[in-house]
Amino acid sequence: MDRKILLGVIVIALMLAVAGCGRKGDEQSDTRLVLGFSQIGSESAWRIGNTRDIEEQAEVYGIGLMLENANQKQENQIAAIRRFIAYKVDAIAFSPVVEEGWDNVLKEAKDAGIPVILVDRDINTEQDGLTTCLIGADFYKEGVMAAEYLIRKADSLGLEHINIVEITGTENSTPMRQRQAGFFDTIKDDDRMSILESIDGDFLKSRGAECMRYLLDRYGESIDVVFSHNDEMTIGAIPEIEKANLIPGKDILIISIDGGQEAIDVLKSGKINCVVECTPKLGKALMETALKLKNGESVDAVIHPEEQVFSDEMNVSAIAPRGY
Ligand code: GZL
Repeated sequence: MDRKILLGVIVIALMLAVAGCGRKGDEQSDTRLVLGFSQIGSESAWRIGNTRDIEEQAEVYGIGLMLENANQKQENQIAAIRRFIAYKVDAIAFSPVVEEGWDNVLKEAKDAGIPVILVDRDINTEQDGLTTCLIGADFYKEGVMAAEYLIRKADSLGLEHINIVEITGTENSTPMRQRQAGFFDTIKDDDRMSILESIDGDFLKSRGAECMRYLLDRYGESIDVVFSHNDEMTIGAIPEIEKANLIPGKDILIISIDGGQEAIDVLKSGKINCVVECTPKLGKALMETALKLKNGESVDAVIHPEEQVFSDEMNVSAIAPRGY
């Protein structure tokens, strides 16, 4: 066994021993399912909320959770999955930072007889049977809901031509690909709509600001709408709009996705016009799915949470606390 993996396994074993869920052999491990989870990172309030929810639900369901943070790097996720395999966990779950490049490590998990659950994001593979279930948002629908809001807003304002700039999430990630597809497919037949440029903000606040600075330098006051794939980038972009002496939410319409508390507070202030919800609360479904797999029960191939739209079309003061 690779020295790094062996060291990782020892560290994990010590962590779990302290947490009271050793491996097969002692009576407690026979009951406590051990779940290895590779989390992308801590890039956004959404991600932090997702991690917190998974940890809380593991407690609720009495599941031994080995959670590793990959700091946005695919190679770290692959190494973590290999450690989980070496440790012989009962199930592996992960949120793939990008869609491609997982076949080899997931084949190793399959050969080891360990089921793999996709959380939040999907993979792109030609191979069958590498994963058992996808628990996560319908990102295409989120893009559609964002575009449908814009069409309603354009109708209500009587806008005849709308120049849109898009700040996308991490290139080649499921939310980036599908949010863009849903949005573009919905506006493509509306002659009022033009996409000036799409630029990768990597779901990061700092990149959102950089992208907005570039777009304002290039297009200035001709920008009518910003479609941002997550709140983090949106919140980074807003001060740049204000520095350009433009009013966010009025001179430039702002459409965002995630629905965390900070963005909802900015929506309430009028500087964001629409926030499409993308709930990070996937922990309950993950734990229930892991337990079903351990008990040999069938599981749904895809589990999509219900999601809604918050916008200036409603009484935003009534929006309940978001919890992330
Ligand atoms: C969406 C999730 C995205 C969020 C971002 O489910 O993958 O990643 O929209 C997060 O905030 O970084």
